[in-house]
Amino acid sequence: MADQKVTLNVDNMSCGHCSGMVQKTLEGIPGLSDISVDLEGKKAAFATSDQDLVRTAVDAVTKAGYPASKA
Ligand SMILES: [Cu+2]
Repeated sequence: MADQKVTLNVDNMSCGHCSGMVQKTLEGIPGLSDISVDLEGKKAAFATSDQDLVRTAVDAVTKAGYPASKA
């Protein structure tokens, strides 16, 4: 199945450390690619072919301290 681009809204990011943490958290989930984090825009984006991983990503980022939701 082709990768689909997913965007998350991410709260609580206030500096490069925060966006780095979100980036690292997403990089720790196998099956995600093209990961990017937009500190100013309060968003994170990635591509995946597995829609179940969207919830996994939302939960992991939220657990890391940055409440996330699908944009
Ligand atoms: Cu920070």
